[in-house]
Amino acid sequence: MPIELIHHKVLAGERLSREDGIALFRSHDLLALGRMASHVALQKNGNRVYFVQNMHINPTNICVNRCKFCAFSRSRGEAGAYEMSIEDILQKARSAQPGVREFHIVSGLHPDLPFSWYIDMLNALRREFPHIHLKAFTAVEIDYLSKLSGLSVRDTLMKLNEAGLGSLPGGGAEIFAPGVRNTLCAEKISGARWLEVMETAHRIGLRSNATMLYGHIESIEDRVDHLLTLRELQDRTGGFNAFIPLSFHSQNTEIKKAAFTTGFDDLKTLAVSRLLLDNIDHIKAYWIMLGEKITQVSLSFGVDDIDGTVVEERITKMAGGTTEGIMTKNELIDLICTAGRTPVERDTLYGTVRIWD
Ligand code: V47
Repeated sequence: MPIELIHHKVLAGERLSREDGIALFRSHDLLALGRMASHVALQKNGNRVYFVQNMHINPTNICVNRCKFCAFSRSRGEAGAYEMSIEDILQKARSAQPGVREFHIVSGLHPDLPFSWYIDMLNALRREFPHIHLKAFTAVEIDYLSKLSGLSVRDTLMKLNEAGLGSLPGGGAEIFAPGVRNTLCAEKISGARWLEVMETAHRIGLRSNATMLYGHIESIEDRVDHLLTLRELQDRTGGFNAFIPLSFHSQNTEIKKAAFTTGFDDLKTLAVSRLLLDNIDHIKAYWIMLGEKITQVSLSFGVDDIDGTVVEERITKMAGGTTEGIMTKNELIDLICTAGRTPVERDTLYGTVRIWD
């Protein structure tokens, strides 16, 4: 399918097909992709670009799974393994700048902690920080917690929600294609199970994000199928707030790659995501992985969200990430303004906190 014909479909607001998605990924006309994706982003979000004041907390890197793409996880007793107590987590949360509205909490699948520990952690955070949204546990963790609790996924989510869980981050999706997933992370739940957990969360009113890990051993077809599978679930639940493509960082992992993903591929992936995911409102550029410069340019490639202040993220750092790991609110605003866009500080669920006209 020639790009010009796809451009007509985009302008007419028509849904793009699998073949269109493959043609877009195969195209080298990056600026055409940017123009199309910008058209869609403008229609959905106007000139606005969102950010949130947030803090990432990773309570432990001890994990019963050993995914080959992950440089963060450790086995118990291995050098570099760590676990935080609930008091450590509170201590860390207390260091958050005033204005932080979201704690993004994800961990390894710890072999020993009981389900009650997770409930206690949420309760403790909610008690001390009632105004801060707890976006916690990937679908992979939720599946694991339901095994720990002996409850269904639905009841596990309900209990976590009662204890303060506000929404789910989008991690753990990786790539749904079974063959590739099996090579990357054989012990991890299947793509179908990841989707099932998300569907259950959406059905009880919890919103979530979605991700895709790209730039490892997947094909273009795998990427397109991943995006279309998310689109199909979103048609049924409407529960995804944002989609975040995650560029693979290979350092200290078992997947050997000579280099990071290219800026060209990063921008193309963001643009094609914007074009295929016509039913997800927000496309997020995660600056921790992309770097500040590509993140800013991505605002002309369909992106309307740049995540947030983040503060001390470990997963990317361990895999060779080169960004500092923290951007101040003013730096985020500056990045958006100097691209000619309007910064909007948001809460986790995209409620507007302040517009910086
Ligand atoms: O689940 C792990 C991925 C995820 C590597 O929902 C890696 O708002 C690249 O999900 N190279 C964690 N990626 C990050 C994540 C996220 C980030 C920002 C915002 C949100 C959100 C979610 O990172 C993991 C895994 O899929 N990951 N190792 C690696 N070497």
